[in-house]
Amino acid sequence: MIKVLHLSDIHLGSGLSQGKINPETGINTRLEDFIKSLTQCIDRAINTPADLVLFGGDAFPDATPPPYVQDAFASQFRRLADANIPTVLLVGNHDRHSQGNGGASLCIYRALAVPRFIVGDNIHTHRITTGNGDIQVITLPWLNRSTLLTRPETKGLSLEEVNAKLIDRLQPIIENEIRNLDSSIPTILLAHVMADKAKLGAERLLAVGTGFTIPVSLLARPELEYVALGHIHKHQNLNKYNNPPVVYPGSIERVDFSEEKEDKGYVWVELEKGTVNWDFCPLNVRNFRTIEVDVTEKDNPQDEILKAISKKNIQDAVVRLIYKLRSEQVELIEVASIHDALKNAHSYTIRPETITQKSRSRLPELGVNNTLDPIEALKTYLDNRKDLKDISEEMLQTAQYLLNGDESDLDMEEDLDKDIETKEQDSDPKQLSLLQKMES
Ligand SMILES: [Mn+2]
Repeated sequence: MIKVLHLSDIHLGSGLSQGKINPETGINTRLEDFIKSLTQCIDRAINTPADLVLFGGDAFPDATPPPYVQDAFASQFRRLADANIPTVLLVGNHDRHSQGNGGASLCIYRALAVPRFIVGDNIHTHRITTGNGDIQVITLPWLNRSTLLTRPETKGLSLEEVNAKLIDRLQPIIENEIRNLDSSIPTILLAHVMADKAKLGAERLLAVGTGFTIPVSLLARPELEYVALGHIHKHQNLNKYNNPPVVYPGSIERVDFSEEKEDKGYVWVELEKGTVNWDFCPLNVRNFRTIEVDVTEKDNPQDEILKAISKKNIQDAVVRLIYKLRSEQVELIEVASIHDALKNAHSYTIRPETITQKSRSRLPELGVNNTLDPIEALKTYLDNRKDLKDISEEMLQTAQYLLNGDESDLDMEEDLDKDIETKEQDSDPKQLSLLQKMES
């Protein structure tokens, strides 16, 4: 059996605002957390050992990480090179540079010719010799529409039509790779994609089926022993029949609060031609805790907030406290003792939300006789959808883009792509499905 360690979405250098400087090392504690998780993965690969390591993409929050973050990543992967373990580094959306003709942060490993390292920045089948036999790895990096389609081809098309065209273009390319496989040895497809049927971490935007996605049927081919995915931070297998397994290992650390309730880890795979076993291996990562309390109807809001805090185990966790209060209650809150109650957390943020009498009214003024401009209407709608709160600002921005849209949808979308590249979190699928929503 060939033993494979499959990990993805390292996002080293993310979430630094949730950490603090470690006085002993001078390094942000959240960066240390991410390095610790990565170290556990590499330790496993070396100690067991693995015959092959597959990284599913998104090494850093963007393509130009600061040198000390690059160095931390390189120091860990260097250990695989030292141990002579073949390693494939796939290029994710966060690894691609948005300017010029791209290039990716990971290409440095090819330029330096790191022994036994392969950088997957195009669609290609790599034949790799391991201690337990040969294996084929088809790399499918993150594709944006400009990789496969020209601008005139997409002019005037809706996002759904562009998506369909992209899949039409991709299908024969994958078909061709599969046709040329050596059928006597096992094969893994390593892809950084948004697959349909996948659940996003927060599960509040399940409309991914209509987004910019790749059908699972295109990936789950019987010629493959295993499909190793990257991109979505929540661990999941998209093919319960396991013929082949189509697996997101998820991110190795919590990148933001949307991952609060998810287990984090990597996947250990053992396979030979026609047979595969795989296991999700959880990593010991830092807890996140959201404490949300509504004190608008309470006589003693301060006590209620402290009570809510005491109910949660916040020791060493990244904590966010969100409390709703009426404007006339503000003077009843003693902030210093709230800080004191949170002092055992690793870090915390406090977000008071003041509710005014007016916005507490049950329904906003969206009656038939009212004429609101679209942005005002959307604002009113969003004010009443607290489940969309995290993304309401993005939705408003997106709406503004759409309303201002002069040339074509695509121009606007590219602006958004750029925007996304610079963000810490993996918010692009969200953004794309938002675009769809706004369009329909
Ligand atoms: Mn990604």
